[in-house]
Amino acid sequence: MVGTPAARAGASRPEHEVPLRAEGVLTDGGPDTVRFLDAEGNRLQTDEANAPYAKIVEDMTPDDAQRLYRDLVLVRRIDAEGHALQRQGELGLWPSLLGQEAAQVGAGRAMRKQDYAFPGYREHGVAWCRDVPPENLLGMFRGVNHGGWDSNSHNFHLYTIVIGNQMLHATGYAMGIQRDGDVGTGDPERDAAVMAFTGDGGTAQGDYNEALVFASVANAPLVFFVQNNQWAISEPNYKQFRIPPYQRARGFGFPGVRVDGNDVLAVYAVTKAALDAARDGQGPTLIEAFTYRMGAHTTSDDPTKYRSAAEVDIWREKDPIKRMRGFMETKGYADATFFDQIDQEADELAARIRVACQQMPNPELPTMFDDIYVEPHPVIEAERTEFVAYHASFEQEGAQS
Ligand SMILES: Cc1ncc(C[n+]2csc(CCOP(=O)(O)OP(=O)(O)O)c2C)c(N)n1
Ligand SMILES: [Mg+2]
Repeated sequence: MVGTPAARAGASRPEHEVPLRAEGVLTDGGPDTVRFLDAEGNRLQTDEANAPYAKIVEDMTPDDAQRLYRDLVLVRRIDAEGHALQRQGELGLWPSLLGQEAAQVGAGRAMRKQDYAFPGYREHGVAWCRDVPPENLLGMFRGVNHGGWDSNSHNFHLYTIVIGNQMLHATGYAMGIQRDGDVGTGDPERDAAVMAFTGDGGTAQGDYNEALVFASVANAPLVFFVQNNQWAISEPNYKQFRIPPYQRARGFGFPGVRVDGNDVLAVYAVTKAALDAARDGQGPTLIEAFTYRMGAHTTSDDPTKYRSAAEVDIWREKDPIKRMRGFMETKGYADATFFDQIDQEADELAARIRVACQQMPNPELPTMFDDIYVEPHPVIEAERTEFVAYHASFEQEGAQS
């Protein structure tokens, strides 16, 4: 019977483990999840899942905690401003990261300057950690700049909308780092690794799976960082995979770890360990940050059409900022003055980027032909000339009528 269709039909099929489910959604990630803080910010006991990372968290100082908290709050504020500006007609679109701040800040802050990140389109928190000015992000979604920033100035690639595509770019880049000999030298200033960000939906793409195969056989210095926010637009997890992403890594030939994506300490520790291993020449790791997209997919989406308010309420209780604040208050790592100052800084940042966005000039139209090739290109130049003449013809028509 083994292997016959009848046996296969009767065989039990794997299901996600189910400690806590809300209307079909697993909400705590199960026992493999690396977590240091509970929803209130209490430090959890050491267990099998978090033990390998405990030392990294114990070595963190109150100053480290304050810096992470500041990042979380400022990143949330940038996001809220992006959303508001879109609603006011200042931006074409905004994909909100609300709820995913800890996943992105924990990952972004674990990186070293020489590491390189390849984002999707929602990684505003990683952009912040790579010192990309938030104004540049807003400018891109306003449609007044082409991409937004110089990737190589920040070691942060341009946003990629084609789902999963950046996993291949990241893998190629990581293989290049290997060929430059910048892996496993033991020099902390030189050894480098790459982070590739995608979502749960991205794991179903061909590009993603091809990248994992290449990264594995090349033993590339790479960390695949999957933000499992439970939804790919309106498609829930169970329509994307039967085995969760962190377990699938093993099948590609490298370790996978599931981390509580709403616990910034856990994300930081897990990512740091994976990046250290990659820089050291130990090859790729896949991190699945188990989190939730609290807002709509983008400002063009209405999630009330496909998911329940009860599910969102469950995740609201796991808020990453509330959790970190609770931890810091319990530990005495910060007082009320600190939290007030951060809120004030967030207000000032929001006002600054709002005004900057509203005042952004439209670009000169011919600049859309800039930066297509490194060197001037005759076809592009001909197209630019034709385009300029075409536009000038409207002005002449206007002058005649
Ligand atoms: C190759 C490709 N197919 C389809 C789309 C349309 N699309 C845009 S976002 C998205 C869902 C992605 O979900 P996920 O990877 O979970 O990321 P999230 O938006 O949840 O952060 C899809 C299908 C696309 N951009 N690219
Ligand atoms: Mg998703």
